[in-house]
Amino acid sequence: MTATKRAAPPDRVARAAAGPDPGSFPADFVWGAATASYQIEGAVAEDGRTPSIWDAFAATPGRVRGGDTGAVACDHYHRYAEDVDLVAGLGLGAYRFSLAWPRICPDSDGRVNAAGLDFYDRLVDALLAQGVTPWATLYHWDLPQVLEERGGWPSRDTVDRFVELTAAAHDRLGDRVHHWITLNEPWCSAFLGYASGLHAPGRTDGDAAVAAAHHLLLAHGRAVEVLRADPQAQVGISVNLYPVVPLDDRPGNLDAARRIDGLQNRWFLDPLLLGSYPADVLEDLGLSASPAWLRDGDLAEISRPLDFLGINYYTRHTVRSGAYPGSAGVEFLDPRGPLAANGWGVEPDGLADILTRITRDYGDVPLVVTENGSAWDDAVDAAGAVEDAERTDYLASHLEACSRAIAAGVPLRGYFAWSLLDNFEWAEGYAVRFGLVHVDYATQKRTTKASGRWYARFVEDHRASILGP
Ligand code: IFM
Repeated sequence: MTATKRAAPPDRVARAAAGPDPGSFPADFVWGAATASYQIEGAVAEDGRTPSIWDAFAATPGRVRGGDTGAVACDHYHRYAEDVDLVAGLGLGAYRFSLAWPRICPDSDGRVNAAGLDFYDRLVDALLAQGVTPWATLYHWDLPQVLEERGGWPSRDTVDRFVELTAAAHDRLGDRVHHWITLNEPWCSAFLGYASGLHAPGRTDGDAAVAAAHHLLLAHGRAVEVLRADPQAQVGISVNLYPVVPLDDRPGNLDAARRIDGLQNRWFLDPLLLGSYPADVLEDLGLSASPAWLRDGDLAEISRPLDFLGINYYTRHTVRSGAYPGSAGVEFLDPRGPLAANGWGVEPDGLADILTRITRDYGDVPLVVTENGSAWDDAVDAAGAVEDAERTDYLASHLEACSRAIAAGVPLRGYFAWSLLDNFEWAEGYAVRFGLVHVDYATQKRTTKASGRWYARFVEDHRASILGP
């Protein structure tokens, strides 16, 4: 996802966050925080790792704000033990991280790089030693550049290479990792990567983007099959969803909302959970019911049953019929309420809406919020603290939304805050901070923010509500 920096509006007023009753979450609810490999690891040329599409993209002038790259990031590759201590110190039961494909299958030629897997071995052992359950994401956007040069996600061959990655990762880690997320936000990989070009690899070809989306989903389905051989594996996928609100009831605006909801939400939910692509979106895209990239049996593979569906939620959007070039006749309106520092609206009701909508429209697949968070202009003050009341408020209001969804019958099983650490925010570089923990990029000093301490207290209160006085 990309962000636009804006001036802080006057209604960005910090208030003490109360949050929901911790006891309103089920006893076995999973509390965690999430990160992704390229955003935190650094060490891009160590132990046999080859460049990913994000190394190549970030090295291209003008692609990433300030010319930032992930070359060092949070230096997590070397400081993982300290970061695991931070997770444990927050009292979190789970940590979601992703595996860097170019560390594990650097040349995508069938060879597995043991040294690259060694890093995740160490990380997983460190987590388990502290009682933290590892949740591993197989793909969070760092495709090996060598694969992009062979066609990238628009090429069906990339699906087979992803199966190799999945098998290699599971062979090494499957005795200790039991929670697997195949892909993170395939919409971003496909449409930001291949249509708008705002993300790596930076292509602008709508047809390639639609083919990429299909191959990502197929790669997911095939990875599910590989992981299913392990009876202990809990398998899901993380999709980025948001409610799309029409400006008003005029037919053009209702249709604009339908189109965006179709492309953003249903284009992924329908094949994953219903085994079909939405007919109206196929029509919007000018595609027949059997596009060239769709082969017999693909949808059955894509819709293999999931143990959970991961939802990444940040904000919701209001749209109206418009005529901007490239907008598919749809205009996104500026959010009206409070804005985070990157210009995204703070819309907690949108989270409750999307959770209840999935349960209503797709049945009772267990849900996990695998990302939720907000960016603010955090700084370490003279006392050495980061007083990020706005992030605390965001967390509290979104947990409240989760609590309401649970009360309404949504089978929500867990929540992962995005992110554990400030990190490389893709095309926004290091200018946008999402962490519960502040990172001083010059010194790599970590400082747990007030929001991190609030979240830790909330999780502790939840534990106490189960155990009783
Ligand atoms: O930082 C990203 C993450 O990598 C994917 N989901 C959205 C986050 C905030 O933009």
